[in-house]
Amino acid sequence: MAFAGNDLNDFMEGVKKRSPGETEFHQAVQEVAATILPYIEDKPEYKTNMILERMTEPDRVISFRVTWQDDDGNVRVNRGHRVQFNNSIGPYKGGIRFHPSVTLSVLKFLGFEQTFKNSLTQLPMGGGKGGADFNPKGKSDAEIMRFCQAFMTELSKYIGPDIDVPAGDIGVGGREIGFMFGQYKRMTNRFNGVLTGKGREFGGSLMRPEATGYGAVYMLEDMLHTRGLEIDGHKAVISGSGNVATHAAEKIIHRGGTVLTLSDSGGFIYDKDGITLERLQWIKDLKEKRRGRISEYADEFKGTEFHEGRPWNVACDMALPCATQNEINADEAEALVKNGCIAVSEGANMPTTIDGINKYQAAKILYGPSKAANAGGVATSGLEMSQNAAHISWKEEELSKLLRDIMSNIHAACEEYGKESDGYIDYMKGANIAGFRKVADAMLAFGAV
Ligand code: NDP
Ligand code: 2IT
Repeated sequence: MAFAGNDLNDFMEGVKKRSPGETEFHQAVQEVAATILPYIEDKPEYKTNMILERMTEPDRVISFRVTWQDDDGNVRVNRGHRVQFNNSIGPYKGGIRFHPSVTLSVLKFLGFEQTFKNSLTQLPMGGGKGGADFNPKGKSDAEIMRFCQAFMTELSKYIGPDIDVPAGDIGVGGREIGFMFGQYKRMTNRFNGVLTGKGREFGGSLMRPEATGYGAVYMLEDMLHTRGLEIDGHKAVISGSGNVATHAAEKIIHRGGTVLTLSDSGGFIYDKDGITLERLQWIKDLKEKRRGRISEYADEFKGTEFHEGRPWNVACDMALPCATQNEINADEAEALVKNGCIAVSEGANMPTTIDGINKYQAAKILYGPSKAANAGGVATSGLEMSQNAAHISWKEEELSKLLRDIMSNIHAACEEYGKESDGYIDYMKGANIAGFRKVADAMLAFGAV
């Protein structure tokens, strides 16, 4: 990573002063600033107009109480937020996360990253993120419904198809989007594209459920191609067992790769022969229908193992972290490299710590950072918005082709801005600069606003 020395320290000091204690947000900004500060060094218009300073301050943050009742009639209280980060190139767009670890720092890092990611897709979407410190685990469907309705009752005041268009993220899938869309429609009497990731029956797009995981594998494939390699015949270690992880696993298998692991917050399963498509379907049912734990896989399938902890010490050729932020630290990144991993494609947002990224890049392995590698999901959300606005539905083949092309274009943009003199592609630098340029130029056009 290209560090900008004192400039970076001074810049980060300002960010930390304005947002004390927001460590995840600081991390995401530092990753970007370390590559953008050197890039704008000889571009005075960005510096005098304080573009990076403005891009690291959200347009607005909305925080609200969410009051709901559990099945026993107890009144429960959570905190909800929506961070409307930057709408320079389109309405705010980004997911909603329900997880006990949700804080303003987490949502600000996600909204900040989303701004660059959405710009990389080349579709007209700004950046935003929302969520609540609500734990969906162990809650009944009725409790989830009441929580979603209470959350949307407040959120509905701030969103709209031309204002801010939320979608899913950790803990928010098709079921939750359905409940939230139903409540939005009930409150506003409007049927429109205010959310993406909707069910097919009420305006959802084909390919949206698959898009993030498939997209991360397309990024991996394009990266491997720069070294004349294919996924076919190679072993993958994947974390998570939710939307992104299971679809990444599916596409790896389609491409002839072997998926050795999947995980959840309890630990990981190891299947030495590779998880088959049939077994993957069993996992999807376990997670979506029975809401079970990944450890049950080892009980169900003989010869497979469950281990506590994270899967990064399992030897592999390719790693796809698809669970959560900071799930690969420096030691784990080093273990991956030492055990022969040649490529990392990030399905989750910011899954590798800064020290971990430094390990990948020092070893010159292929590293596809989250804002590029997982952009296929929000890109397909953008396609859902277009279909909703035009009151039409596109066919699966059209959407699959659009997704594949968008991911190739993102890979090409990273290569254009990230290729170094020795031929190594710094995809992080490339993604940051390519994402920055469009948003920055729009901001320049608007003047001092
Ligand atoms: P899901 O809720 O469907 O799945 C999340 C998975 O990650 C579960 O297996 C969960 O395990 C695991 N997980 C979550 N938090 C932790 C934690 N703190 N420690 C260990 N494991 C954890 O979410 P998604 O698949 O949608 O999201 C996964 C990642 O991908 C997130 O980083 C998200 O921001 C990112 N992403 C998602 C997109 C989408 O379209 N959905 C688009 C782009 C990025 P458990 O069930 O035990 O909690
Ligand atoms: O992190 C992400 O890009 C998402 N959770 C998807 C956002 C979206 O609007 O589809």
